[in-house]
Amino acid sequence: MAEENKVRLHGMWVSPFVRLVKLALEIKGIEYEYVEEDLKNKSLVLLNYNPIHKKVPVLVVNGKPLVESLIILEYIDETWKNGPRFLPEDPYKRAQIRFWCSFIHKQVFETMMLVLKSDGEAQAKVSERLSTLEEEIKNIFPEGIQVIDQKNVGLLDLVIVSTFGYYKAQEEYFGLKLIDPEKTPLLFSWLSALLELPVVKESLLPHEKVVGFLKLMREAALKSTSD
Ligand SMILES: N[C@@H](CCC(=O)N[C@@H](CS)C(=O)NCC(=O)O)C(=O)O
Repeated sequence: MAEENKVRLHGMWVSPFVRLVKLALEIKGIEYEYVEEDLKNKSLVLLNYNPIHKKVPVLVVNGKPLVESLIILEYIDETWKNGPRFLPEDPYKRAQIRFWCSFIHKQVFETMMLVLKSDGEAQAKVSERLSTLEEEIKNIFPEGIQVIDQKNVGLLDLVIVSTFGYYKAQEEYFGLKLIDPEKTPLLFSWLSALLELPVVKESLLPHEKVVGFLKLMREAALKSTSD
């Protein structure tokens, strides 16, 4: 492979945004090199590739950097047309999918991060937003959750599984119910089906490792609040 055709992903092992990009590359069968970044001591390469946000993931294709996971996913989908198409053809459906992916990243995940600081208000907000998502799932799957396999997986599936794939570790560590089979049964069965996909199963990190990471995150979050 010529140097300029190489695909490289700069990431961090437990990041849901990086996991999203990894899953997309693996499902499309794209060969790539992975570079683990130390986010406490960001490399000059990362700062150079993503000077605005200074975050991972960064995907470097033909020497050109792409940032922001949802933008990267659309780029992958438009560039490698093999395998499943992550976004539907219909412009209205595409717009809806983009809306819900952004809702999950901005409204749900970012609030989940506030729960790290033992913020009770944030916990209530997360539950409320998951209920909103649950209501929307009834529109997405009017006839119940469809059979999902690696050949028809879409952007929203990948965002759901990369954001909530470790919900059991989050529930255990924070002592709260996130994906509740009683309160959000559709989300629960959708996520459970996605967690059975071979590409997802193979990429799952050990539960204890994720719990250990959450512990460190919480300590750091609480320290930054008290400083
Ligand atoms: N909106 C961004 C979020 C990326 C993000 O928050 N990445 C985190 C890791 S999970 C990061 O790089 N944090 C470093 C920092 O905030 O300094 C995306 O979708 O790619």
